[in-house]
Amino acid sequence: MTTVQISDLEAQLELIKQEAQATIAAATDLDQLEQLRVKYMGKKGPIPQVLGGMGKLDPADRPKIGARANEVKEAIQTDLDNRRTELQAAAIQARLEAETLDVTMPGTYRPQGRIHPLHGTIDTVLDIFVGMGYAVAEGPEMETDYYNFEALNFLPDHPARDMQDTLYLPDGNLLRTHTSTVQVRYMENNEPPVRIVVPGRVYRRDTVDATHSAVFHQVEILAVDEGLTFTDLKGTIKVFLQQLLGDDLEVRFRPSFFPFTEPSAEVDVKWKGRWLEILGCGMVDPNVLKAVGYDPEVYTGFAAGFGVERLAMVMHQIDDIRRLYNSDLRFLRQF
Ligand code: 2NL
Repeated sequence: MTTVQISDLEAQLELIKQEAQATIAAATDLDQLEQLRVKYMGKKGPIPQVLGGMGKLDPADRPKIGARANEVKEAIQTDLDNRRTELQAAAIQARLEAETLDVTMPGTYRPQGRIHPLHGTIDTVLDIFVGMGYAVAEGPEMETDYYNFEALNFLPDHPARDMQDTLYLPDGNLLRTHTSTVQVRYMENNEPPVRIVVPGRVYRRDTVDATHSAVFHQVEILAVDEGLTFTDLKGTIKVFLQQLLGDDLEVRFRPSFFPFTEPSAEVDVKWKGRWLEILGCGMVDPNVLKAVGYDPEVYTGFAAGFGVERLAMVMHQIDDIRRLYNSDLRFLRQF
């Protein structure tokens, strides 16, 4: 009752093997190859199907066809493995070629920002005073006559209060002419000891030229405590200027006048062989201490102030204040 010849099954297996080997050789990527593996090696593939016909075979031939089927499977598996290795190598090669880095190619230009010389100067000054234990304080640029003048011991007819010098607003307020306003506000709200450094923008009614600007920057310091003397002021200023401009800097104090300090002094430094006026300072006038509710019999204080533009111009040898405002990158890139 044998209906199938062994040679028929052998021929079918041979056909499967040839077709599998041809399609595996033609596979162009790993996904295709995986589909072929599932197709030829899977349980529902053509080889189990051929073996399903073994029942109709002479029992003596069955081991032979089983062995032949295994040979075919192994041959297909070997082809699959070899082709996988080839395709993986090709994929790596393609990636290497696609991702080649040409180190001689020009880079992407990334413009780099810089600290503006004015703000670099302010930062440096603040760092020095913070290092001496001072706190940074700030306040409003629009102010009242009281905080800008009256509390600071300016007499009612002081020339700085003139419309010619100060920018008044229509409502009677004004744009602060110094950052001392912030110190007054700070003292109103804090008890001594006080040690603050106050940076900020200030305003004067000035015509702009190489050394004047209607808007400029100031840094002031204020210390109030029991027993502070002019010696403390001199030491503080000297240490500050030496940290800023160099340890061997020569510093000179000259008598001066400000409404809010008594005595007052102007401080010069020897810079490239010449004496340069760099800041003003003095012992806080008792009237200023009284105005903020401090007892001048108990507390004394010292204060100092300087213009940041002037200092930056000296430090960087800048000849015209307007260079600090007109944002010319050819200029700013030098810092
Ligand atoms: C200068 C001089 C100075 C002060 C500022 C000050 C502040 C208070 C009390 C007393 Cl609240 N004094 N500040 C003192 C002396 C000089 O600035 O030439 N600035 C551009």
